Amino acid sequence: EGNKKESRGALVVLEGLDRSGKSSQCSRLVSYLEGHGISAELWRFPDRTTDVGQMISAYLTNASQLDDHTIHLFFSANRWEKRSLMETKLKTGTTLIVDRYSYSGVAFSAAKGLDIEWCKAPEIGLLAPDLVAYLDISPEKASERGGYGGERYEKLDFQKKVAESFKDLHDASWKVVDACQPIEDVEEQLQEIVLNCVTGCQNGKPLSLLWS
Ligand code: Z5A
Ligand code: MG
Repeated sequence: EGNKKESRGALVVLEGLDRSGKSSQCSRLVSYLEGHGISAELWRFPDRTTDVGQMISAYLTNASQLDDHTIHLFFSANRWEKRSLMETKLKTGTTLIVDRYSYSGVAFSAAKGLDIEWCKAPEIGLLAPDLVAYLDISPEKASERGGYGGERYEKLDFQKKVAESFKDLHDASWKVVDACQPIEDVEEQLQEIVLNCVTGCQNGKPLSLLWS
């Protein structure tokens, strides 16, 4: 608009164990941002709407069996097929609130025993989030939330391994939020963190790439 350089949107990722509240908080965040006149969209991975996403969905619901490396690469491919649209959206000023990303990709496969560097490799070159908000909850507490559904990874023993993998991936830039608080308290903390991030991106923070 005019001669003012268009400001870009922020790439915001929510991560955490199953039942930590990611999906609930992602949709609340999008409403909040829109209410503040900020263009925002809700994205999620896996994106089960694509051809690759349908293969992932079949695997997760135990309708198909796949080698651990193969499914890992499908999850990664599912992010790569959305990469250029992601970049366009961000560059044209839309903030993306993303429900799981490469960190879930690495954490779940590493929890099966795959080498962590091997797991990271196909993610290199994807857009790096401007913010990773980690919804922190113990596997035991998470499992008490309405119980798990029937999907492949929804078992307490496996979730404990995933929690360990997330600890290995965690770095100082992540914002850790206590996910055991009432939903509105988690929401309030996320709003402040995300709004700060959006402002930073509007002010010219450059986009960067994984894995950094
Ligand atoms: N996966 C992978 O292996 N590799 C990859 O690259 C990617 C994913 C991207 C499907 O993911 C699986 O794919 C997942 C990881 C793997 N494996 N598992 N298991 P998904 O995102 O489709 O999973 P989901 O089933 O949609 O979401 P979720 O993670 O299980 O839940 P959530 O989104 O974190 O939580 P929620 O749905 O918002 O809330 C869960 C319940 O808790 C619900 O009843 C809420 O009302 C309640 N809740 C939420 N917040 C609170 C608070 N604060 N207090 C009390 N109760 C709460
Ligand atoms: Mg969810």
